[in-house]
Amino acid sequence: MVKSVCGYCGVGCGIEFEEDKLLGDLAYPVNEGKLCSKGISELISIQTPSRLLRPHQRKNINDEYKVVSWDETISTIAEKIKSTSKEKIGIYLSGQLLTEDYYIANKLGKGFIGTNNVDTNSRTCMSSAVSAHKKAFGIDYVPVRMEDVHHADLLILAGANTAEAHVVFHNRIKRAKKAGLKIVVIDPRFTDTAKIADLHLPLKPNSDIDFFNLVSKRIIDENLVDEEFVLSHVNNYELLKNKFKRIPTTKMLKRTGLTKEQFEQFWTLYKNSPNIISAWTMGLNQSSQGVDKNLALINTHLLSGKIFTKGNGPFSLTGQPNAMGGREVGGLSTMLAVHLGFDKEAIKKVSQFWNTKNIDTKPGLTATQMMEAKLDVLIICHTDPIYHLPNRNKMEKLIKEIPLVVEINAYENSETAQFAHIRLPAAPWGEKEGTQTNLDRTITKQEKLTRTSIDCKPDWEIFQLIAQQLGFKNAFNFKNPQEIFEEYQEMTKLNPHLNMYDISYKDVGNKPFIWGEDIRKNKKFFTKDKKANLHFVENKLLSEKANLKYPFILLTGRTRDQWHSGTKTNLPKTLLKFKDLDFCEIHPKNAKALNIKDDDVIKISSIRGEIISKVLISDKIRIDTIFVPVSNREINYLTNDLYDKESLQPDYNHSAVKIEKV
Ligand SMILES: Nc1nc2c(c(=O)[nH]1)N[C@H]1C(S)=C(S)[C@@H](COP(=O)(O)OP(=O)(O)OC[C@H]3O[C@@H](n4cnc5c(=O)[nH]c(N)nc54)[C@H](O)[C@@H]3O)O[C@H]1N2
Ligand SMILES: Nc1nc2c(c(=O)[nH]1)N[C@H]1C(S)=C(S)[C@@H](COP(=O)(O)OP(=O)(O)OC[C@H]3O[C@@H](n4cnc5c(=O)[nH]c(N)nc54)[C@H](O)[C@@H]3O)O[C@H]1N2
Ligand code: SF4
Ligand SMILES: [Mo]
Repeated sequence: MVKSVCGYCGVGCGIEFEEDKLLGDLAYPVNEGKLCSKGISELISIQTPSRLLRPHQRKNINDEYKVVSWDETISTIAEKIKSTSKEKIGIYLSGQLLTEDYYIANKLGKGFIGTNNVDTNSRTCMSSAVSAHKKAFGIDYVPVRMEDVHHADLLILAGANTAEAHVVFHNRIKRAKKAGLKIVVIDPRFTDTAKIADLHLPLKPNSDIDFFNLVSKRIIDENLVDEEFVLSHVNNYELLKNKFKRIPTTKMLKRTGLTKEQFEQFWTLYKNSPNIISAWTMGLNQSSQGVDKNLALINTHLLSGKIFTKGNGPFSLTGQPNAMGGREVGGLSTMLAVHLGFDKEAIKKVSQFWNTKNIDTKPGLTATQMMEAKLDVLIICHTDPIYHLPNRNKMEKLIKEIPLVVEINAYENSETAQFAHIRLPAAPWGEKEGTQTNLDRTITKQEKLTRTSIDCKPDWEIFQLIAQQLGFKNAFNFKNPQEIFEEYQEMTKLNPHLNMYDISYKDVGNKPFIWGEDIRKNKKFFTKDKKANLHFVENKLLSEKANLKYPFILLTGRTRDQWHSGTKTNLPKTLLKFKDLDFCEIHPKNAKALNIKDDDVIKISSIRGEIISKVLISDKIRIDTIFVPVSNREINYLTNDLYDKESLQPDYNHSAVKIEKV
């Protein structure tokens, strides 16, 4: 029997592999033996015919790919990098990479090629939370653990559909509910998660800042501020209090679309709950004011002092299995490495550690900026930007202008593959090993369960081959993931709150390690004066608005059995069973007005593009709002490439669209 960990979502469930079967690990505290449909079937996805098994190359994207050798592709890539100025090179990574893969790619890009244009799809996912954590706490830190739900009286889920996106955590929430936990779901859609809620608040898309500001105001007005905590641990209280004196509460409530009764019902629950967790995911992060939405929510916890104690705190739920690990390594272009930025001191420390003089002093391009930056080389690994970036028609045009696009993928049917010149076959989950950090800072190990397909390589090894070909043999001479992990552990000593240096690579598979528990115990913030910051934020109504021509707002989100573009989950139904994907939820009143019925085929269009879908009439969706699952691969032809100005995360959830019967 081999113990490993699921490679899909941020819950990070423990798995046991025995005689070709996967079972939930009963002894593993995160999931206590449970797995969802994706985790259970992960072995099937290794064996599908759509695996990419050989390196491919072509001169022009209109040509057919030809099978070539690793030597040939790696030297083509290295030659091109050598002849390109560093600011024209981009490396586009993924929150699904293992920590060791991330470490090598980051070291190569930022440390040796000398470009900080190393970013990740986490930009589209967690970057608003990262920015808000840093502004509020001085550090990118999640101060809550999943087990805290057993100590909370109230769990607020804002823009988070745990029933489909964090399935096994959702089971735990259900258990906590049986023992008395109250649940409020704040979501324009009556999601599967809302089914277990004591109160569902179907607020209007993008009015969360108004909502959480109203909560903060009531905390202040009704003297529920934890004065002692605020005095010793929090900045800007007086400023916020003064600002809140003048906010237009009636207008704000109106913007949320909630009635006074709904808000009061919420408030009664809220003020009578000693311990409160507010969890959120894409409904808050993916917004033109994603950072501000996060800050508005965090304010409520800083004011009430409901943080750093059992069953309390603001809880950003990471989506991908190792988005958190990627943030720790430094996989965002706005960070250098190990939670260090680009100040002189940090660059000096990292240069010394890596023994390099090549580090550039300014932050690099974000993933959401790379396509527009007229790059000459773009290396994409473990993610599918043409599928996932907003305003796809524009992105397709832009990627066609990049002279060398390299795609490293374990499957051959990504959308980006149509635009790449070189494709390199990676070894997927099950064929490789390494570590990952789940959504509550638990570091665990994926184990190799079957042999690696002959011509496939783990992602770290592919980046190491490029590094060696570029002449950086001394710095990239790792024999296995353990050696990489150990160098990374040494590096975390540059920023000791990342206390992974205490653990051993060999042990972490059996004994998962939770970093940063001291931070929580000692109520430590990492700003200059060691106090958390309140921020006054307002809803600036920056998102695209519905209008006469495009009268609906499009929401997008997950379905339980599918993983994004579906290379691993949208398999022939003979291999896997799953819910139908081709649907667009429409409110009965809107359907009636448009004269459309269930299963009718419709064209959904925005000013940027169009898609075809089947109708699913549902009163679970707000009127004038529609929902299409993200695993409809075409979804981003519709979405808006408007970004949060600080995090540069896309505003995926608020695009104006129209519907026509075809
Ligand atoms: N409209 C809309 N768009 C969105 C979102 C949304 O909510 N709405 N969400 C955004 C968010 S939060 C995210 S995280 C992104 C996700 O978007 P993507 O990251 O593009 O989606 P995935 O399908 O997970 O892509 C993972 C890729 O890695 C490949 N792969 C699998 N295993 C391996 C391996 O071991 N090595 C390598 N090299 N490749 C491998 C898979 O075949 C697949 O092509 O989408 C973003 N886009
Ligand atoms: N099955 C499955 N699970 C996954 C994934 C997957 O592809 N499949 N992907 C993983 C990843 S990478 C991520 S990031 C997570 C995402 O996890 P979630 O964010 O929980 O998943 P989504 O379905 O995107 O849910 C976002 C919710 O926000 C709501 N929403 C939209 N706009 C607003 C708004 O303005 N305010 C509020 N309050 N709510 C709003 C939507 O209606 C939707 O229900 O899931 C992870 N888990
Ligand atoms: S909940 Fe997430 S980590 Fe657990 S089995 Fe399902 S996909 Fe895997
Ligand atoms: Mo994500």
